[in-house]
Amino acid sequence: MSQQQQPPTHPLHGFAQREPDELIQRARAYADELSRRRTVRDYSDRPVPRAVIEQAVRAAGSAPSGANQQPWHFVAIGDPAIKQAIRAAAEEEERAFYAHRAPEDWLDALAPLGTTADKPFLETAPWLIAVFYERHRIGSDGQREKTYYAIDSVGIATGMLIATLHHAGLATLTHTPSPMGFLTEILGRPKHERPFVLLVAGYPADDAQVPAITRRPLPDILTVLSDHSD
Ligand code: IYR
Repeated sequence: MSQQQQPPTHPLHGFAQREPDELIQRARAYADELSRRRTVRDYSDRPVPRAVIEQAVRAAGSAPSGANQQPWHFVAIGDPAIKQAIRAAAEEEERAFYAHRAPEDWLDALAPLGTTADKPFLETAPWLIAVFYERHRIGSDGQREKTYYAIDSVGIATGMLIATLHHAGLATLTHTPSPMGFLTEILGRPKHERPFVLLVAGYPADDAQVPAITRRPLPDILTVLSDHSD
């Protein structure tokens, strides 16, 4: 039987009650800002303070998660030697991917992005953030404990990380070399943590180019079922 007692609570602090017009205006402004985000592959080597990364990870760590288990760990890498090792390992996997691992239809789907096995940004950008999720936990008694919705949770946290870095004024790239096991080794993470994504963050290069892509229009991605039309 689960416990019958109510868990401890405290009042919801700091929630601003806003009028509907203000809700709309704020939502529009934030959507406009997030819509200006582009995935960037050409980076400047201009340094970025570590405090920016720390605050962005703090934002990510506030994400909702299954049973509030917060099944994530972030490794921020600014060390050139580690970035070099990551680039070498990632490019080795990518060469296999582009040469023979990827099926033809996958390569066709990637063609508009113009990606190749060369990943210079892994060394040029000032920060790489390796995001890990915990498939399970090792409890204080050394026993394995289950985590719930770990991948979903870390995905939400990563979205908030990207949004915060963008809001701060940095460009990002969600890089997913496959397989990513080398990150566990290079970064010395425990085996029960799995790499989720390698996020690249920095200023874009002055001459950065991005693919000419479009976003699906709202009516394509939204269905509203409402009893009123305002
Ligand atoms: N990991 C490879 C291939 C790649 C796959 C997807 I799905 C992308 O959206 C982009 C790239 C690479 O980084 O080149």
